[in-house]
Amino acid sequence: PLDVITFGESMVLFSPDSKGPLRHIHTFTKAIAGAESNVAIALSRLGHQVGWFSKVGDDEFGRYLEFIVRGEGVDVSRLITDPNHSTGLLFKELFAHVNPNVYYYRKNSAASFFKPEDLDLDYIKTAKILHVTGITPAISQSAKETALTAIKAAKEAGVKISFDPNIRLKLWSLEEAKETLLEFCSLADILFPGIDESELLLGLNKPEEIITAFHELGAQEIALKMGKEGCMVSDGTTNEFIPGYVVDRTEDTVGAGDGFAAGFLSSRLKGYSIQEAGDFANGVGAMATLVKGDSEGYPTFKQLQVFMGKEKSIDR
Ligand code: KDG
Repeated sequence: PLDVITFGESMVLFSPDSKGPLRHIHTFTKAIAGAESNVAIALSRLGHQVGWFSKVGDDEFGRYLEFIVRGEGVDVSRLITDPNHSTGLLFKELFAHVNPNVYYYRKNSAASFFKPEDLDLDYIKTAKILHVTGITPAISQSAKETALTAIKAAKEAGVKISFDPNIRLKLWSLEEAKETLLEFCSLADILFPGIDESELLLGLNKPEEIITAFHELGAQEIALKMGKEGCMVSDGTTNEFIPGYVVDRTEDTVGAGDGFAAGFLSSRLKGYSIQEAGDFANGVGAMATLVKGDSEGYPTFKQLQVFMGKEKSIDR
């Protein structure tokens, strides 16, 4: 049986090999991106049995996504190939003075044609946790309905719902995002909001107030991501701030939030307290930023413990 099942669009990522406007870039490094496959890869590295699926084109990029995610030890048996649409792509643009720009080439991608009939509900019902992100409802109405169908079936079967709002204002307006993401938040058992997106969604900026508001919507456990500061975890009875790990050389922050979610879910699956889970989540998030790429920096459990100072490493 699988610990966690997740689904959502992954894309082939082209990262420029140097900084500057893309028109002047000559070479790119190919990798993969996608919030849900990031979580799946991070959980697999931490030692869990995980399933991920998406809808890809009948093309080399779709085969590449399947190859990479399977290579990470994730079950990809439910991945769907759509002969009529292409796999989505993503380009990054790097600058020295600001955060990277992201350009999506995912309109009418295979995954945006996700529909409820694509789901193998019996498969989803076997998991302990179903992890969903707010990117899926943002890519199309039918993908949103697919996510709602999966959540409903999972809930009925006693599968816990984990949700990361992952607001992406390049994909929809704030008004649309707010309405839908708050609906999804109300269906979640475990919630991973970011502090900035919480301000957009709720109009609140104090961690305690944000946590109270999300509990009122229905979440049992909340891990509020506060970037390099750390996080605040709550199970409705206790609230605790868990400080983050200081890293001196951040390479790439994209994917840190997904690593954070994986660190938290992994710890809870192992029976650790929410405070310990917040600490491990901070650890995975910090380690993700040390390596270029979304998922390349996710640690094994052993590497995580060494990073967190819980274990000594033997280097040679
Ligand atoms: O969380 C990281 C993701 O944002 C990145 O991998 C790309 O899935 C992605 C998206 O839709 O933005």
